[in-house]
Amino acid sequence: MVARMFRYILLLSAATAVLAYKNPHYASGRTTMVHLFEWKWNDIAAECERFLGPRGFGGIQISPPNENLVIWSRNRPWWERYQPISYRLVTRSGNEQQFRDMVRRCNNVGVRIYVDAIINHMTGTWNENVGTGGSTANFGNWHYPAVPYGRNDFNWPHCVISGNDYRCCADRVRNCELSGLKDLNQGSEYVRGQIVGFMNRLIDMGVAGFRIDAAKHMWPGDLRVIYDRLHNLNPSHGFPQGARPYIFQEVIDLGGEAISRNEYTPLAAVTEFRFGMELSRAFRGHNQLRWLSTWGPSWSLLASNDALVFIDNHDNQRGHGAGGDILTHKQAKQYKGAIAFMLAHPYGWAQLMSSFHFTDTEAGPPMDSNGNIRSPTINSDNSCGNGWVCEHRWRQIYQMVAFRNVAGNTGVTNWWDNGNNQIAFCRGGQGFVAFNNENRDLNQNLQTCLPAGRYCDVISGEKVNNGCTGKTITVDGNGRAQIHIGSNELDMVLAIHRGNESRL
Ligand code: QV4
Ligand code: CA
Repeated sequence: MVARMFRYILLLSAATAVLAYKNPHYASGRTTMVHLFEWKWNDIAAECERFLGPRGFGGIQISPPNENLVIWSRNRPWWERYQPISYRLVTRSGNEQQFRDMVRRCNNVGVRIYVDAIINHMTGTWNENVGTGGSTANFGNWHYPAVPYGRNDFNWPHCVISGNDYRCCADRVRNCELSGLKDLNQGSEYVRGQIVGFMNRLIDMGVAGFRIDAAKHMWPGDLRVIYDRLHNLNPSHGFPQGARPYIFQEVIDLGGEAISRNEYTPLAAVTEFRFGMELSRAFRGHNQLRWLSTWGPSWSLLASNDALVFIDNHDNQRGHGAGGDILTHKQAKQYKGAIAFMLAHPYGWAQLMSSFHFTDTEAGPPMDSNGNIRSPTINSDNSCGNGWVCEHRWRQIYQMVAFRNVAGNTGVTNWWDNGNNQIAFCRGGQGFVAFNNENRDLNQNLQTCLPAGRYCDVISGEKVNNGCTGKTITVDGNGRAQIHIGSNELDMVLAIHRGNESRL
């Protein structure tokens, strides 16, 4: 009896261990996070209060908050932030006090903060050696006094990862340098202590979790030790007692490599790069939308709860990392189509990208001549100015976040397609969406699964008082409605959901 009980408890704790780091701990009714790439902490706090909180966003991935090497010789590229010089919280995004203020204010309006944690490496070798907080380093000696780290804290013998290593040699991918970035040894107790100390300070300040940069380049066994030493989330920021941080590990696995994403899913969630690649292909017209009726693990995607999903990220939207031909804000109609599919479909934990404009793939965020980041301005139509794209403020995107929140845990029902690139489906009785990726109109009487009423299409317009600025869809007593998406319309999507209807 006691033995059986004990076995049961063991089983139970194994199950909770697997799920422990896979819950984003969103405030109730929220489902989606946005990567506010290179935003300043003060601007993020304001965005939480004026937009993300009220619009039902669940969280934000922020740029790395710890001190990085200043790289003027390349005109302050965005990627200097991926070269840590210390764990002090001073960057172009702001200082520690501004960071604390941001976390507090965002949590207060129900929006969680996820930190991009660069724990695989420190800087590369450069002539300049001063950080955003004034710390210095001696690269030739692997000496980072502001941590401090020295030679013994890195992997030896010194080596740099080559393209072929990804196919043959897991140990070289993990123990050699990624692009010449000095490779920390996470097997060292001292290094573990520094990393855990850094992450725990952030948890205590109220963050909800981490993106683990370059997770593929670290040993799963070392990462497990680090994760298990993390504090529980801080209950004074609204998290339940005993909640573990949400962890999504950056592992690019498009197949054919020595290291697989499956080595990391037993630990925590993983970035699913096949998701954006396949949807980009489909919405570019290289694969028929009708095949998406089986979207999910049967497309060789991870199990839904293991997957952090997105169309583009800050790397592949500019040709860094792996995986070409990703849709971005630059192909607006197809991009909004792919994003709408991501948000309408229940698979995965969704993440949006929010960018700054660029033509030069190395260029840093909008900045003045001293390298200070310029704040986004907010135009009267709610879009951003001053060099910021703010995809999350596009109506077709933020209203689909609301759709996803309303759809909740419902599954896909009533799939319809025309055998090609016109598709539609319901989310239980909560929402209905249709796509037309063809150069002829979609004009069909379809089952919407919604109660009779007049609904405002959240793609072409917005509900205002008792009217609608876009298409109004009339659902009859059988749940059917005439759905029209012209091939020349600005958008290829139509979406209606509960909570957005007026009486018939
Ligand atoms: C240069 C040479 C090297 C040489 C080195 C000597 O290219 O051959 O050995 O000098 O010091 C920048 C430069 C790069 C430079 C390097 C070191 O682009 O030319 O090396 O700095 O100073 C971002 C950028 C990188 C950038 C890096 C650090 O993408 O270009 O490198 O930041 O500033 C794989 C990984 C995956 C990774 C992806 C890009 O598996 O983990 O490549 N993605 C993450 C981040 C990404 C970031 C890093 C990892 C590194 O998402 O943004 O790289 O933290 O797929
Ligand atoms: Ca490594």
